[in-house]
Amino acid sequence: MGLQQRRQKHKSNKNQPSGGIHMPGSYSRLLGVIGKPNTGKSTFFSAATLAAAEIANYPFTTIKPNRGVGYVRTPCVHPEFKVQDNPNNSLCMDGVRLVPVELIDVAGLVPGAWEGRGLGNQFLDEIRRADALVHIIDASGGTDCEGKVCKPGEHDPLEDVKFLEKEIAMWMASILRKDWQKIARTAETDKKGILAPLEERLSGLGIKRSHIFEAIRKTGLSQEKPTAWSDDDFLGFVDRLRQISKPMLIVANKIDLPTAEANVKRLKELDYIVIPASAEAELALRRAAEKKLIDYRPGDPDFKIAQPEKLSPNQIKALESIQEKVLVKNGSTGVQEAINTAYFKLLHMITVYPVEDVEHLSNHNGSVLPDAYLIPQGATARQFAYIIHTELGESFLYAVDARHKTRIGEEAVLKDRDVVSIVSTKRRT
Ligand SMILES: Nc1nc2c(ncn2[C@@H]2O[C@H](COP(=O)(O)OP(=O)(O)OP(=O)(O)O)[C@@H](O)[C@H]2O)c(=O)[nH]1
Ligand SMILES: [Mg+2]
Repeated sequence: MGLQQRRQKHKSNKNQPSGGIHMPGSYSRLLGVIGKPNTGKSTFFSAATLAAAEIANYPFTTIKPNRGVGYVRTPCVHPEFKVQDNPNNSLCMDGVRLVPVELIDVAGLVPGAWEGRGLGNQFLDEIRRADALVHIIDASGGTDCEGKVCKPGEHDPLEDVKFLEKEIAMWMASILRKDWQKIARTAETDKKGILAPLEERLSGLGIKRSHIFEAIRKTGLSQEKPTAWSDDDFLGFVDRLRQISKPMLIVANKIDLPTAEANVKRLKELDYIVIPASAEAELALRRAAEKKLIDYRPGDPDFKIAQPEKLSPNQIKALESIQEKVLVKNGSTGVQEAINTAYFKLLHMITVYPVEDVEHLSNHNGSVLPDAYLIPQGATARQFAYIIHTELGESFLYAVDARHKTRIGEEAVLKDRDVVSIVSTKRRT
């Protein structure tokens, strides 16, 4: 199928949330899909979003970034409550709730990108807004430093980890270095500390004051005497800031190729969450599921052929190969696991279901368990009300935990898979 046809097709894809699903506003988090060229970033993105993105076996296939909606997968609460649900802001597939999240797939980075090599800084700029990163690595070692195809096993993918860390840190450092002397001196003379000026300088990169505070604390550097920081101190601080503000996991992609296995083991020895994956396998399964040829939900450990008569012998062979080389060995294709891990483990988010009527678990239209929100772990009932709507936060009276039918106060910290009703002076949830 040509790209044009694919685009047409995906426009009419009913599962795409653009047509009706409302992305929860202020707390939505953006996931950046990054790495050197040709590692499978766009394949991962397409599999996750089923949006058309150009995929090819050469570097710099992607020039303009692709933005799209994927999903985190969580067991829906409806079976526990023994009700049928009517999802609105999310999907529910046989007890699996799929909550929309936003992904961005950018062009490949090559060594020296921070200085403008390859497609350069422009693409680093595109990940500014990302809250977490998935680093797609060709674990088969079949792509060289510049993203050109090489003999599988020839390139050591461990080098890619260091290179990417350095590119991001150097890019951040180059932005900060321009004003560093001035910031450091002023912070000392007017004794207001370094947090506020750094926050101002870095807010465009999605870096918050709490990130800066944490990075200084972890490096043990002096907030009061930043002019005394050596160049190494400065770079150490920036690297900490990178780790804290852009938490990252590694997707060890192309595990369907035999040379990947040994590299995956070595990657797992690094200080990172490493998810072995085959983006290509996930893309094939999702496309087959979309056409109802197989029964498969994103992240499932297996699939069932639904319409064997519509599959050619070659297609059946390809599906069997996915089963044997990826699903049986790895438990899943890894794509859904990577997205879930990014939101639940890197960004520490939980899923909460707001309802209006705690007896029927419905909203004012009678829809049962219509919405699932991804919110930060530690959020209180009142903060959750604010996330839904500012007015609801302002007029908050109390909340009701629908599972235990108990009243909870504004300071109560919500838990994953809570179902809550917010009662306010104006309206319920
Ligand atoms: N064997 C195998 N090949 C894969 C997998 N994922 C992607 N590929 C192939 O790797 C090549 C590059 O894929 P893309 O998705 O275009 O890679 P990219 O990282 O977006 O590349 P740029 O946009 O050029 O940076 C294509 O030939 C894909 O078919 C996988 O899981 N297994
Ligand atoms: Mg690409």
